[in-house]
Amino acid sequence: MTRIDTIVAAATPPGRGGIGIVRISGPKVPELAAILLGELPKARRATFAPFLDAAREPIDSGLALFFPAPHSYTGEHVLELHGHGGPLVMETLVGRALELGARRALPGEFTQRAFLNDKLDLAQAEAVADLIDAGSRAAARAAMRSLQGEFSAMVRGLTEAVIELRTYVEAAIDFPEEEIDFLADRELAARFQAVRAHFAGVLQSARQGRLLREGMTVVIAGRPNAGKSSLLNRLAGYDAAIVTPIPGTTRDVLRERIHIDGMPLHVLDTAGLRSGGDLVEEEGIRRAQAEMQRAERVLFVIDAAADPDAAAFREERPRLPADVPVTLVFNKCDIAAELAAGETAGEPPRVMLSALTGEGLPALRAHLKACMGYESVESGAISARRRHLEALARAQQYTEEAARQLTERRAGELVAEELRAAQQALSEITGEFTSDELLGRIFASFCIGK
Ligand SMILES: Nc1nc2c(ncn2[C@@H]2O[C@H](COP(=O)(O)OP(=O)(O)OP(=O)(O)O)[C@@H](O)[C@H]2O)c(=O)[nH]1
Ligand SMILES: [Mg+2]
Repeated sequence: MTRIDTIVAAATPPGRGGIGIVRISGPKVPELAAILLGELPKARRATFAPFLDAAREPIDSGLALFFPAPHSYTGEHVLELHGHGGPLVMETLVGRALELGARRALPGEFTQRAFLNDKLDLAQAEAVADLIDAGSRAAARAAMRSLQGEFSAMVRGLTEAVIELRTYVEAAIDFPEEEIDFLADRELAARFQAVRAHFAGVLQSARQGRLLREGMTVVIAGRPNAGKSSLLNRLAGYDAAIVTPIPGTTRDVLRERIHIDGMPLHVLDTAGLRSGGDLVEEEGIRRAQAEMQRAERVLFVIDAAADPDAAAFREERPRLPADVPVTLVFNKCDIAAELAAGETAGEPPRVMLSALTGEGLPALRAHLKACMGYESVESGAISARRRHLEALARAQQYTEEAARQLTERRAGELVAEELRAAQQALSEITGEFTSDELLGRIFASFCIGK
């Protein structure tokens, strides 16, 4: 496949609608438009015209819009035909464009061309898909910010900081007689520290952005009978899990995908944590622990009536993953004396509720929304993907390695080499340095016509 093909696809979803749009992009557009419309419309001017078939009979009539290269979405000549939105009309128009030498566009190919023609960088191109797929206002707004280049600018800022650091180190290498002193310089250590902080900031935004897009994974854990499955059922809105008064009811991991105000959330119910169970239960607990390792948050459920001081949490804490944040859920507040439903801040934050009556559930939902960064959307959340986080994490590791080479070995060449690798990892995010295979994978996940 070459870039000089002319491609065509319906840009509006299949089905019936008031208007349907067919989009054509590529070098053949002017010639094709002249035949299909009788004449080439004026640039960027909505022109009412018949859309003609091979016998010069109108297939449909509507608005034609011609965007000459490079001032178009793809950066190529683009023609949009706004016809009546029926599946037959759309398919006939696409068929006509195929007759005239276009070929069907692959998923995401219009946006891929926009990327290849420097209309968008890769993070922005991904934001286009994120905006289309957004399930909440918050996610849409975050995608829009990324589309406008805010995330790219953050990554570029970070890349520049890394480059500056590298240049500084390379300058030292050029003067071997002073290199050692230079590398021991406090100034250099301070610069490393600044880059570290910069990484932390961007990673924090990207993590939040990924949660908005892909949803947060929350594992419900706690002692048997604390009410974990009851809580899952409450959140899911139906009886997803078996609930009984017998401790050790749940053994397998149960997964539910829910939405809170449009924000996706993956909730996992797990076997109660205790020792002395049978083989099946032990396996269930092992799985519970494995899921907690992968989670973005653990909801540790306490039976507030039986264990008002949350002793269970203190006992289990050493076995919980150290880097996954926890929320303590005091359940059964309907039968626990002097416990009012609601949230209290602190470390870990606490939510009092009753999975039985539903009291306190709004507080838990609000809390989970806040954890996903719902509130920070106003203050500038961006949308990000797992791919971005991985690249950021890799770049961060290289930078840490560079810092280690500096302090432990004072090896300027190695420091510079690690920083170069960090810079390269960062450039994968915006797509300055990306394999064709990765590009193929990214755009293949788009819808056709975008
Ligand atoms: N009063 C009261 N009872 C509750 C509440 N939540 C759960 N229960 C009861 O507690 C018992 C255990 O509930 P489950 O949801 O099965 O508890 P679990 O933590 O999933 O238990 P395991 O699967 O055995 O680990 C059941 O009899 C529930 O009806 C609550 O908020 N208030
Ligand atoms: Mg259960």
